[in-house]
Amino acid sequence: MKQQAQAEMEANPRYQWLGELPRGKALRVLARSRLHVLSSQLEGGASALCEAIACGVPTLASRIPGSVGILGPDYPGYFPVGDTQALAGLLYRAETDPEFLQSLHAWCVQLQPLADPAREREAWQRLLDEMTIPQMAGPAAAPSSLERFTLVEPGSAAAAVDFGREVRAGLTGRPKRLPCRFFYDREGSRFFETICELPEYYLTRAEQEILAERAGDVVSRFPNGATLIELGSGSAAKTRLLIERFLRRDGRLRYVPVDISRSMLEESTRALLEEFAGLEILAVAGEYQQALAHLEESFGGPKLILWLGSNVGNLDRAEAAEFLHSVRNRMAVADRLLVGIDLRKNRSILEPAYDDAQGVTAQFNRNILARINRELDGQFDLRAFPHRALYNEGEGRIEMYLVSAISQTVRITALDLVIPFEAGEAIHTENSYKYSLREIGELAVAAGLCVECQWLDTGGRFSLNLLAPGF
Ligand code: AVI
Repeated sequence: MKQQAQAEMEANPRYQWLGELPRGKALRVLARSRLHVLSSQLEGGASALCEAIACGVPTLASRIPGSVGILGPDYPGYFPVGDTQALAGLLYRAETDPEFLQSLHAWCVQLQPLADPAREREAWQRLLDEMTIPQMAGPAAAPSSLERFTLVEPGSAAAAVDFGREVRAGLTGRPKRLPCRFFYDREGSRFFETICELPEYYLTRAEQEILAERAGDVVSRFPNGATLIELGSGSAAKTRLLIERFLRRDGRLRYVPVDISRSMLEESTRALLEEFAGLEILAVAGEYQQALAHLEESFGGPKLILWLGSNVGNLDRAEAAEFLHSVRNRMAVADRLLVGIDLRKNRSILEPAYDDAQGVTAQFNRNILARINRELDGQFDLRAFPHRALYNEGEGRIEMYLVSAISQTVRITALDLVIPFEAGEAIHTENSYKYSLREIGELAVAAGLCVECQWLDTGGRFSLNLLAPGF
């Protein structure tokens, strides 16, 4: 290979063979480069790819699973493994088409948080923490917390790209908007936990009241060996009521919590495993769509699928019906879906619940801008974007906004974007739909489900609905 390289160098003035270089020197060459090629035929190039991403140098990569796992399936700089002609074509394009090179560059810059040393240190710390979960007290043969715990995280690299892409689309569109699923990084999830305890945010307490009353009733509908699956599990505080009931009766339970926030998932599951020796957890760090695959998994008994906290309200009505329909399509006859849904009510109760006196919801809302600052090198001045929450009675939904207090421009460096704002211009960040009992029935029918039981809290503010597949 060395001889071939030297021959090429003599014949081709644009080709330079540097031979084997020490790591530091190789990195300096890489950092000065305009483009990097990873022509691996098998796995093994991930570290080179990550170094290139860390240096902000775009890559042309052979389409091997290892690279697709990092760059995502839609990255525009792939060529088929071993296809020299296709690689030559891409090299030529990168040299002659500045827009193409820029698109590769922008894509790789968005991935930089993945190669951030601080994040890597954090990931190591998490792994070490997981491995040092204290052993359960009890008989020597009992499996440890660690043995009872599995975590899967489908598509985390794709999620990093997704954030940048959605921020670009949302802030360059009109009206400006940002999807509320991006509220829930580590900070956002903590703000949300605090919201759940606020005096004005009645939803959590109302649902807790119903569950405390009805957990036994729900569990009695399932035979021994059921699996509990929870969409958007968060701190899993309310779920404990059901877990305790199942364990008291059966001694063992499999629990599959799904949450977008990996840190919240790890925290809550660790606490549960330490507390309950009979619990086995398969945790899924991802979005609802990624959870669907696990609904299809056969765990050898019926499933109780939880979707609590009125999370359904953050989808618009048609999306909610569509998502529930896709859940229903994965349910067997004996499976059930337990959905917590907030009810329509007077704005004098609703608006304070989303604009509390302590300003926690305002911080929660603004955290999405703080997240852009942290992850995409944005320059939002959070003080210049007050929080607003309004009840739109016709639509039956709370609408949350961040409103630009002044005329200003905001730079987002990693996206190479400057966003202009007029004074008073709003970014729409969240809808939280409320339902009447009739609308709940209609939602169930649209999703191919039927309401088997429905319970309300004593204040009649919140509903818990046990849904069965309508065959
Ligand atoms: C998570 N979700 C159901 C909450 C809600 O009530 O819509 C999110 C939230 N937004 C502001 N406060 C709470």
